[in-house]
Amino acid sequence: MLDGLLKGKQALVTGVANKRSIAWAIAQALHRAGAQLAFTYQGPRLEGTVRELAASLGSDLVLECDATRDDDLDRVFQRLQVAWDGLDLLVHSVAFAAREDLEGRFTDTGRANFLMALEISAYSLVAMAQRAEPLMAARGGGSILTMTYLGGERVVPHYNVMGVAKAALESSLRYLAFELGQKNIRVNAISAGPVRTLAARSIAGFTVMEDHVERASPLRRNIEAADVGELALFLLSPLARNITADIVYVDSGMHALAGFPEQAAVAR
Ligand code: NAD
Ligand code: 0WE
Repeated sequence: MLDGLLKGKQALVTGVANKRSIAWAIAQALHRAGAQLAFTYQGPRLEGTVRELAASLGSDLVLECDATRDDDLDRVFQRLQVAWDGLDLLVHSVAFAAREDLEGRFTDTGRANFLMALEISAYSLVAMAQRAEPLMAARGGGSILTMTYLGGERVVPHYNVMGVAKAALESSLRYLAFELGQKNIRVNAISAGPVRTLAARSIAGFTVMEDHVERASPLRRNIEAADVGELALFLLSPLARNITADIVYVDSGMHALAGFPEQAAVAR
């Protein structure tokens, strides 16, 4: 049924680090729907992996882009303008905070680490959207998608400065959606439950969180990256043509819970 949903559409996917990345699950879903893909990778260390993954989906448009570097960002969107003469879809799936800040107390966050987390995890969406705007406008519109987490709205222990960065990301998306809407460019986010990716795997207590989702969530199970891929396909496609400035959850219903002790109880 979804075959050909994105036929003829051209998409830039950022944030692939390896085959477990949420961005990779999104890329696969877009490819299956017929989209043509380009990729960015963070630095030389990831180039080989991302080129190989891209090639498996028939893509050789693979560009380096450190989200903190304006010259990288400029070059990526210039290259897309030359290669494609425009852009339809943009996937923003980039985040970073210093590891020590995801382990200690939020109260102890230093200035430089705070600014770095917000620059990479929130400002990068604005930096990409402003460069995508003219390319998408040339197509009569477009769709931008970013990735967020419940810890941006409510306190999740240890998410700390990443929670503050996600709050900034979510607010940014609404302001972008307001302004870019007049060019028929939509901007949305997916708020995903815990997925065991490279960024997540190394987090202390991640297993405890997965166990909690399994016992306490309405659906009593964890989500998979492929679940995010399928929601991304919907939000980026014409099926979502009048959805913008929105944040949609794929989290087995965790966001509905208030967090009372009974909600964590086993086998109700
Ligand atoms: P991942 O490690 O596979 O992806 C994170 C990506 O960010 C990597 O590709 C990395 O190269 C990139 N990145 C970091 N710093 C960068 C920089 N300076 N410039 C360019 N790229 C940079 O992990 P993931 O879990 O797939 O994360 C993708 C997105 O999903 C993030 O925004 C994350 O916050 C969000 N998210 C993850 C989960 C989860 O549980 N895994 C849940 C909800 C939301
Ligand atoms: O957004 C994220 C993780 C993003 C992330 C992960 C790392 C680990 C490696 C950002 N920066 C770094 N820096 C590193 O050095 N998630 C939504 C996954 C996640 O991370 C958590 C979570 C969940 C869920 C951290 C604490 C508590 C819960």
